[in-house]
Order: sequence, then structure tokens, then C-alpha cells
Amino acid sequence: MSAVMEAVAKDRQAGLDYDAIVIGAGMSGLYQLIKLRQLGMKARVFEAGTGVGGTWYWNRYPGCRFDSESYSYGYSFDKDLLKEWHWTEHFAPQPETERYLNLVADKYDLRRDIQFQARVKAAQWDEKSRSWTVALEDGSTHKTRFLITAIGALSAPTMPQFPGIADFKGQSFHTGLWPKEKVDFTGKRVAVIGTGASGVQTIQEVAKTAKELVVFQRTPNWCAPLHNGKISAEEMAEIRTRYDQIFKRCEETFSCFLHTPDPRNTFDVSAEEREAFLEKLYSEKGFGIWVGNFKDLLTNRAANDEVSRFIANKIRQRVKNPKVAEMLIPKNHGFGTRRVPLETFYFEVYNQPNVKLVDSKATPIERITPTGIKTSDTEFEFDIIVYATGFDALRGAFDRIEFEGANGVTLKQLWQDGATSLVGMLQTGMPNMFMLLGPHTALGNIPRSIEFNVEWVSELLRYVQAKRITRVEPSQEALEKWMDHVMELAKGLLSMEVDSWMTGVNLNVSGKQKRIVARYTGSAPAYRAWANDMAAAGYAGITLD
Ligand code: N01
Repeated sequence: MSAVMEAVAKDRQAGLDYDAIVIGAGMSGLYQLIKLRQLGMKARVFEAGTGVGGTWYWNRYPGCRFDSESYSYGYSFDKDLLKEWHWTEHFAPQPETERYLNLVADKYDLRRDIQFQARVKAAQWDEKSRSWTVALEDGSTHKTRFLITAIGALSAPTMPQFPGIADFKGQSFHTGLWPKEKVDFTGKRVAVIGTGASGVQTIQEVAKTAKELVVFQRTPNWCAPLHNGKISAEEMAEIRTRYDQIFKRCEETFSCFLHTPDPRNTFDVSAEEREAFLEKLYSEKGFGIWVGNFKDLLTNRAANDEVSRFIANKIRQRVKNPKVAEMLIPKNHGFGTRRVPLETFYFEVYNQPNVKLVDSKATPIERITPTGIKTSDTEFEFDIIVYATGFDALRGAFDRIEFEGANGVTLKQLWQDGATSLVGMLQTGMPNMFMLLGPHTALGNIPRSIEFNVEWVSELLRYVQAKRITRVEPSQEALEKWMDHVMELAKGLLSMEVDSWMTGVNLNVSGKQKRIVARYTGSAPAYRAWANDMAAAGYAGITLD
């Protein structure tokens, strides 16, 4: 028997139900389950939904789709799957991604180890048995040596605190909790509250059929064209021949996209050259205009003003009513300092006679009434209200679960002054717990980050199993060194001067009104190097017992 299998057999004798429990069956959870099986570990996944997919299971709102090129988004670890799967659009719509993740679940027969409709309520560490007891909402408990959270970074939807929400007699939906049944907007009076990436995608789609669409915008966002298109069989065949190159490129770029900052500064080039470069970016697919722009876009105020001016003019050209155009141009933050929603004729929607834009800062929503929405100056009637009001990002999904670690100290207590981590995956005081996409991990093109996180955690598990280690906890010193690095990186970034989920602000959640360094803002290669160096040094900074 191999050392790994021996260690696993020993754990089973110790009365554990599982070697590892994974919370969540999204992209992270599915891949983690595959890896745990490869390690010969007995694993269970608990998933709150009725199907796999995570983000792509819950966010089924109209128009929901990738902002990363489809072929840079799928899993890279399975060459046969890459040969077999056909992305039909450069930026695939949600139903296609959900189908893709279901195919993965089928191919690897993952569902037999996933319990659906199983929401985890709490998890408690027991020092004596060196195990976690995971409690589900149905009252059942499950004991495991290792606990892996695969609960997503944008997965805890938040609702506004308006009075009267429950009294509304029509239909209402949050984009992040969209029903499986088709919602028909044809001939309906519809409100959309929120103009982030979810709102923008929803608005574009709803405007096509609604009798009347009123958009309630509190803060306009800088949006840029997606330039989506179909992928023919021939083009897909050609893309397949380039998969190695595509994934290599993603591994090298700043945030794992196909795009990466231009090596020039904004004012290194003449005004004509600059304009031509911005025009080119504006006419190209995907995030190039944001993450492939001049390298000082997000650090130099004058450079940022220049690009903001360019995009503002585009909005003015595309929106016929100058007053509405001005309402759609952000005034309190520069281009790219919040997440840039990518759009398809979003601005043109406001030229349609059935669409109205309301400035929710000038005329705030006072309450939801049984028949609609009352603002400070108007009472609107609606059949459907869509809440595109975002998520309690990054740590919200953690806050929904009561994690109690070593010495009875909870994760909430450990994070009372802000979430911390070691390389986004470990937390002192939470032994044997690994976070996939935890706070301060590198985000960017998410599946690339997920694959790295899952593989790093899996290698650590292989190491500890082989060495018969039963307790893994990062030292406070290593965690603080990493957090100092994270704080240092954020200095001087223009995005740190702006409220958004990326700076930890959510006005709908108490205690989350102040800006913090909520993200890792360095490059993905630098992030991976830090984590890999720790591993290469025998997991330096982690106490293995
Ligand atoms: O959420 P958001 P999202 N009254 O927080 C408004 C990813 N994503 O779901 O800006 C009135 O960005 C709020 O206003 P304000 C992506 O990373 C990816 O849209 O706070 N308005 C804002 O306009 C994205 O960044 C994809 O003033 C209220 C909106 O609601 C992240 O998810 C697609 C309000 C929330 O915007 C989150 O995007 C979709 C209130 N009380 C999402 N409360 C793709 O890959 C909130 N708002 C394509």
C-alpha cells in the first residue's frame, strides 16, 4: 500500500466520514473533487443549489455571459475535453457554460460525490481528532480531516434596504438568484435597479421586448463594447490548434486574460498615436480596452483622465439625447477604476422610446410599493422589478457560514478588522482549511486562478498525506508578511480611491461602508511565484504537524 493510501486508511479508522469536504460545486469545487479523487481521498461536496455550476448555475439572468474570451475561460487540464467542446460564441452565454460544467460533471461522474440542496451552516474544528465537523441546514453533521471552501468570490447576493420590498405584487428577481423558469418581459413594465456588469447585461436584453423599461442608476459605470460574435466550426477547429498557446499566454499575462497592459505609458506617444491606439482597443473584442491599455492607466491620474475623456466622447456619440449621455458618463471615478462592464449596444438602448433612465442619486428610491417604485419625485408602476444590486463580494460567502477554528475562535472574530489570508488560501486559526478564491487571491480571469488554487491545494494535500501530517496551519508571521505585501501593492492605485466591491464597499451591508484593501492587486505571475516559492521551500510559513 502506498504511503498516501495508508494515511487515508488511518484517517478512516479515526472515525472520520471523509478525508475532505468541499463546500460548493462551481468551477472550483468540481475541479477540486476531481483532484481529491486522483489523490485517493474520500471526498464529499455539499452544494446549496440543485445542480452544478456555481456562478453559472445561479446567475441565469437574461443576457448573462462571459466577459473573458470563451476559449481562455474553460478548464485547461483536460486535453480531450478541449478537443471535444465547441464554444459557439467568443463570449459564451450562461446556458452554454452551465451545459459545459454539466458535461464535466458527467464525464468524471462527479455527481455521486455531490450532495445537492445541502447548504452548509457551520463548521467547527476539533483539536483532539484534528477534524472539522460540518453542519448542514438540514441538521446533519459530517466529519472530515480537511475542509475546502469553494464558495466563490461573488456569490452572496445583496438586496437594497428599501421599505416595502415584500409588499410588491408583481414579480421581482435578483440577478444572482434568477429562477430556472423563463421570465417573459414581452409587453411588461420593467424596472432594473443597478448598473454594474449584471445590470448592463440585463438591461440590453430586457429592452428588446419590454413595453417600458425604467433603469434606476445610482452610479454610472464606464462600459465598453464586448464585440461578441459566433464561432464557426472552422474557427473552433483553428482555436483548438492554439490551446497550448492560449493557456500559456494566460499564464504570462498580468491577470490571466489574453490581454495584458501595453508596455508604453499614455504620454510616451503623440496625441494622434494615442487616439489611434484607443480607437483600436475600442474596436477590439473583450477586456483589451481595460487590461490591455497603457500601463499607467490605473496609476497616473492625467493618463486616466485622457482615456476617460476618450470613452466619454464615445458615449456622447452613441447616445442621442445629450442630457441622458451626460447622466451615463461617470463623474466620480475614472475609467477602469471600477470593474468595466462590457456591453453590446448598451448605450443605444437609451435611444429607444421604451427606455427611461432615472438618476437614483438625484431622486432616490424611497420605497417599493405594492404596484411599483416610489422615488423622491415620482411614483412608477411596474409588472417586474429586477434587482441587479450586486454581491457581498469576496468575504460575503464566508460570513454566511459560522466557521469556528482552533481554541473556539471564529473566522468572523479573526476577520473583525478585515479579512486576511496567506496567499488567499489559508488562514491562521483555521487549521486544515483551504480557501479556493479566498480573500486576497489573484482574481482576473477566474478559471485560471481557480486551476492554480486547486492544483496548489492538491499538491499540499499530496505532501501532507505522504508525510502522514494531520494538521496544517499557516503561521501568523507568514500571514502578516503576505498581508503587508498585499497592502503595499495597493498603494497608489486609483481604484483605491473609489467605492466598489473591489474596495470592499457594499452600502447594503452594515459594516461594509468603508474602503479597504479587499483584493490582491499585483500580477497573477507574481502571486503564483509567492505561493510556489512557499511550496518549494517545503511549505515555508505553514506549520505541518
Ligand atoms: O454588481 P455591482 P454586479 N440603490 O456591485 C447598484 C461580476 N460579473 O452584479 O454603484 C440603488 O457591480 C449599484 O450602485 P452603486 C463582475 O466582476 C461578471 O453588477 O453602488 N442602486 C450598482 O450599480 C462584477 O463587477 C459578469 O452606486 C443600488 C449595482 O447596483 C461583479 O460580478 C457579469 C443599490 C451593483 O453593481 C458584480 O457585478 C456580471 C441601492 N440600494 C457580474 N444597491 C461577467 O463576466 C446597489 N445598487 C460578464
